[in-house]
Amino acid sequence: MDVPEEIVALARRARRVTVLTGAGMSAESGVATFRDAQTGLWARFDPAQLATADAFRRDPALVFGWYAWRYAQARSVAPNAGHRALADWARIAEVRIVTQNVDDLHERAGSTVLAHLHGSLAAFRCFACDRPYAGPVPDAAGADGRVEPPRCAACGGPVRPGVVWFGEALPARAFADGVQACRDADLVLVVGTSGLVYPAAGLPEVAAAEGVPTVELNPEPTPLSRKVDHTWRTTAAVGLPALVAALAR
Ligand code: BJW
Ligand code: ZN
Repeated sequence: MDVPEEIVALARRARRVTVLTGAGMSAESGVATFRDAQTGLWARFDPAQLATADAFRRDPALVFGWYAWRYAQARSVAPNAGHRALADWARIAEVRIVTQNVDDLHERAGSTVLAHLHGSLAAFRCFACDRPYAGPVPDAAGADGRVEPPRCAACGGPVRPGVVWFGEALPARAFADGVQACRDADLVLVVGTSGLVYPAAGLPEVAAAEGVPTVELNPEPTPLSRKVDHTWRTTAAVGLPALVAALAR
């Protein structure tokens, strides 16, 4: 696979690389992206209608069932060659990963993630009192996929996934770290995000405003494509290993 010359040159020069990742990063591991059709039981639901606190209030078992299914799926899949390439790159440069993904595939590939902007599927907590929940997560969905959320040991409230739903604030520390990592990088790579969801989608512009070169890796055009310096129409598991291999040549 030929890596565009100007992208290799930028990557070679960069001591500090910030990689902003979205759902496309995990697609080749077998995790459906957020805006792609969901599979099986969940095909008839719109993810944007499930990923809200209102949806959880209205129908906790429906929303919890969706997350219990995704939690089980995330544990059953493995990091792909793109995740592994980022972990390899960190041996020769400072690579800071700022992800919108709620899975732990970067970590399982051996990377340290600087910021999980949208939280984590595995960090369950109480919807009422916010205390972390460390008990078992039922995955025995009924035929309709619904799962009653477990109850908080402290207050009896329903347990929710530790992700950031629409209308909720991003974890302040993670977002601040993400902004800083875009400002003081030598290169920002934007991998596998549709660039539709703010404030994460504003981070490439934070980098550009500081004069930091930006590169998008995505098989499809996005609203970010015209805001970055270079776009490369490739996938995460193809492009990233090729790029990291090209650095060694
Ligand atoms: C490949 C590939 C391969 C395929 N290789 N690539 C400004 C304007 C309008 C609205 C807003 C605004 N600012 C804020 C808002 C509201 C809202 C928002 O952005 N709405 C827009 C949809 C318009 N934002 C929020 O509500 C945020 N909160 C907020 O603003 O709070 C304000 C506040 C402050 C103080 C107090 C209180 C409130 C929160 C946003 C949280 C988003 N959460 C979700 C769900 C997480 C849990 C879960 O997973 O269920 O995060 S939404 C969903 O979208 C998920 C993702 O992280 C996020 C981004 O999606 P992503 O990663 O880009 O995936 P896709 O599927 O969209 O795209 C995949 C891409 O991969 C595509 O481009 C493919 O081509 C590509 N691809 N295969 C590489 N193999
Ligand atoms: Zn509680």
